[in-house]
Amino acid sequence: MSNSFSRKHSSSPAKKPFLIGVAGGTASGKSTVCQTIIERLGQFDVDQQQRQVICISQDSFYRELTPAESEKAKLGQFNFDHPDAFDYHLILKTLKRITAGESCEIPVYDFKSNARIEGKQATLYPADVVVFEGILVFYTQEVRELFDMKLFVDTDADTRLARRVLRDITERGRDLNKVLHQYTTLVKPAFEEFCLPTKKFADVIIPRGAENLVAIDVIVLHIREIIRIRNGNVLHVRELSVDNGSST
Ligand code: UZR
Ligand code: MG
Repeated sequence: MSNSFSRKHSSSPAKKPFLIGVAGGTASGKSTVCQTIIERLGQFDVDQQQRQVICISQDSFYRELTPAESEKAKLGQFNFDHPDAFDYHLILKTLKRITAGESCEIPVYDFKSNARIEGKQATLYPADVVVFEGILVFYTQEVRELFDMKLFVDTDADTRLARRVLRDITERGRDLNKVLHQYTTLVKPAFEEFCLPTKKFADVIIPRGAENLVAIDVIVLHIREIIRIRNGNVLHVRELSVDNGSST
């Protein structure tokens, strides 16, 4: 499909981007929902610096662990699902720079070593729409209030556990016993205590996650409208419903 959104940053003044928060339990499909949104906006193949819609993950903001915590993490005993596992100072600092329309650098996290990759940073360029996804992005009021739109990906716990087991074993090099033990002792209780109660802050709840293309398309239409209005190219509603950005 044609990419109707490409533009040159150099000629555009810094605008406050539209900030979307995407929360949901582990392996609920948050990242996939975000990727699908970007794909259906025709932004997937666009060069990083030219993208008008970008996605960042709360995973990039896991804080540095002390040597003792790092040892616990290796044994699967550190609670990465607790709010204390994240660097909220860096999250706020980054989101504030993003909302000011500035470029910034964020850490790159490695799930295998449970740590930031030393000397490696990812650059975020200004964009019209910024999606920030993660299990606890609605946990603190300060961060929550920065979002213009809040989505919660609501997927059944057994579906999430099945996906989580596969992902931890194939992508994160873990063994089954440890994955299940960590899930029942840390991941599930923390989901119930810290993540699930934040569902009430969502503007839109997406049942079944990434497979819910109807919900995703409704959201995509809304984002397309925002981008076009911001670019001074207001489309009639009837035209928007025809041009739904589907790439297939
Ligand atoms: P998503 N996580 C790890 O497994 N290792 C780390 O080093 C850091 C985080 C897990 C974390 C959480 N829990 O459930 C999940 N543990 O990443 C969040 N244990 O990522 O939302 O993509 O599932
Ligand atoms: Mg994820």
